[in-house]
Amino acid sequence: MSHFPRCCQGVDTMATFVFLLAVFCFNLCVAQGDSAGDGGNSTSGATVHIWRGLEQCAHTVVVPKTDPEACPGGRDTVFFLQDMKAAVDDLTTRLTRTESRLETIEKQFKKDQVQEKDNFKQIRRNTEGIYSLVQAAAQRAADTSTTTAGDEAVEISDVEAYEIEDCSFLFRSGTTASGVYNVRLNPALEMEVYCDMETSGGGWTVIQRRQDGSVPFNRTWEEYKHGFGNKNGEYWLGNDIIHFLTTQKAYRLRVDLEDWGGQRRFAEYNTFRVGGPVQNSTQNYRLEVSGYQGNAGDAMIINNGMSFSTIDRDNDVLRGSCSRHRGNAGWWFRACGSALLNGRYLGNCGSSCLHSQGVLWGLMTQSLKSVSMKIKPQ
Ligand SMILES: [Ca+2]
Repeated sequence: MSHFPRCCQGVDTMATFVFLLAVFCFNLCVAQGDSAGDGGNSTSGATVHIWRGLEQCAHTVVVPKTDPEACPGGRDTVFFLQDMKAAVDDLTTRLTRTESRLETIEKQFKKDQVQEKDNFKQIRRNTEGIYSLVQAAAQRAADTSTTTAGDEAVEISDVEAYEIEDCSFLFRSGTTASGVYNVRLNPALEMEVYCDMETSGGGWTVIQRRQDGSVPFNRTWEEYKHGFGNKNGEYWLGNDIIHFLTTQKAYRLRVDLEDWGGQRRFAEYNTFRVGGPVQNSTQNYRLEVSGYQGNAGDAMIINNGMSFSTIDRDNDVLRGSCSRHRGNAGWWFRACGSALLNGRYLGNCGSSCLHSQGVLWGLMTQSLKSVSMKIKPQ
């Protein structure tokens, strides 16, 4: 087996040595031929002479105790060639070691490649595991959605067996006068709300009311989230509470409307549900409404499926902001629709009302005098 690198395979130490020797002897013998007077004119004679000198020198160097004088050039030449042979041997040894180290490195590299593949597979398995955990946590969070009232956090999953003591509960318990009551929505959440105990069978929990323009409704996302206003007058109950209620029970919605001419109309929806606040902004407080009946027209169905929007959170489908076009109101805008109970309270402006502004509902085109949104379990 050769000790040379692959590029030199097929050439062994002796061959290299002989080659070097041949070069040396060629020069030496040519010089001798010149001095012998034959002029070196015979090519075949010179070649024979060279090969003979070559054989003698190789024999002298390789075989111990051979008379160095047998090599053309004598003892000095033999010593020189021996040094060259030693140098070639040393070079061969070094190349062999280098080749051995390269083989070791190559083996280690292949081993590292295998380990790298194993590491990559493990990282991918870990990533998939983490992703599964995140998905499971998100699902649990959705199943046990939380809502807040002020600084108070409410775990919905903790109150599954608790009956919500809303206005409907109070009504069934014998409270029949409309007004502001403390309702216990769960053991940890008690709040004031206006109860409509007279309209359409009573027991309605009012979630929105406009009647005199005393409370501005051009509010931010956070204000609509937590609610604002005065329970004895105008207010928005709060998206978190509305979401909490309508996901605990199946609720229906009633909208009562009155214009400045004293005309009263209503719209009822058999299903009313508001989704929760989630990271995906297109799903924030998503409106689910269906099953219209009434005499005011189904102006709200166009908003079905829309997320809530405010002046600082645009979830509508309009290129611009419906909230900005409609007095900075918060609502389940699509683009932008004809139902807007949270618009600007313009008063009795009649035909001078600003176009598409005010407290609006479908065909009742002028800004309304009073409106209210109220919910009751189905
Ligand atoms: Ca938009």
